[in-house]
Order: sequence, then C-alpha cells, then structure tokens
Amino acid sequence: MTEERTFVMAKPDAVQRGLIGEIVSRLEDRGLKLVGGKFMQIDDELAREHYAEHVDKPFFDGLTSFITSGPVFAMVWEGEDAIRQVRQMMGATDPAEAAPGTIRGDYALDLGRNVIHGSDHEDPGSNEREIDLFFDPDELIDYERIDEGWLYE
Ligand code: DAT
Ligand code: MG
Repeated sequence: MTEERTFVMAKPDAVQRGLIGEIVSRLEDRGLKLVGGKFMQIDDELAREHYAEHVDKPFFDGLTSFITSGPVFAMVWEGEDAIRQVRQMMGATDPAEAAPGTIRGDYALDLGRNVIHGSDHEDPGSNEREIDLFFDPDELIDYERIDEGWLYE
C-alpha cells in the first residue's frame, strides 16, 4: 500500500458559500483520513509562494487576490493514492469541464471560483512542498481511523 499525504484547501468561495462541511464530508466518506486542518487567512507572501508556478501567467494577480480575499480551510489528507484520488474527486480545473459528481462539477461554474485546491499528482513533490508551506510538522497527527481494517484489504 502506498500511503500518501496531500494538501487540500477549501478556497475563500467555498468558505463563503458554506461548503467546508461538504468538502470534508466527501473526503471522509471516501475513506481518506484527515491528519491536519487549519482555518486561516492567506497573506500575499504565502499566496505568491503557494502559486509560484503560475507567477508568469496573466491570471496570477487575480488568483492571488482571490485566494487572500477571505478565510480558507487548509487540510492534509492521507490515504492510498491520496494525491490522485483527491484530484479525481475535485474534477477538472475549469468547473465548466468538470464532470458531474466531482466537487467542482457539482459546486462551481467559473474557472476563477473553483472552490477547492488539491496538490497536483502530475507535479511530484508538490504535496510535500505545499504541506510544509502551510503546516508545522507538529500540526499533523498520526492516528488510526477505526475503519481502516475495512477500507484496505
Ligand atoms: P488546479 O487548481 O486544478 O491545480 P492550476 O494549478 O492550473 O489548476 O491553476 C491554479 C488555479 O488558478 C486554478 O484552480 C484556477 C486558476 N486558473 C488556472 N488557469 C486559469 C486561467 N486560464 N484563467 C484564470 N484562472 C485560472
Ligand atoms: Mg495546480
């Protein structure tokens, strides 16, 4: 079993629209394990670092001002193949292309307001980088979910 940790964030639009619970619930129901969570407001420096790969894109300033515009709920989730599985549950970056049943496909319409962030499985190491950026090691908790014996063979 290849257990992984991935960084997930309910973006400011999700917080304002009361979708934190829905997002947490979907990941919990799937069997993923919450190992860290932080309700916080991102400052400009953290926003620029988190989205550094997009610094040269035309949407960068809009993206950083959006992500700093209100509180977010930052999380770390653990499980088998967690990075890719969360990306599948999120759906396509552009909610207009996201399949129904995915979080973006069910709760968003606009590319710039797509409710959730998750580490990119096509960018190896981005999960560790993002987790380190948002969490101190002692904010992540190792524990067993009582249903783990029923989630994994
Ligand atoms: P993802 O969030 O699916 O990993 P990404 O890393 O390519 O997507 O982009 C980060 C965020 O930037 C994305 O969630 C929404 C925004 N974004 C991406 N492409 C955009 C574009 N062409 N115009 C406006 N915003 C965009
Ligand atoms: Mg990305």
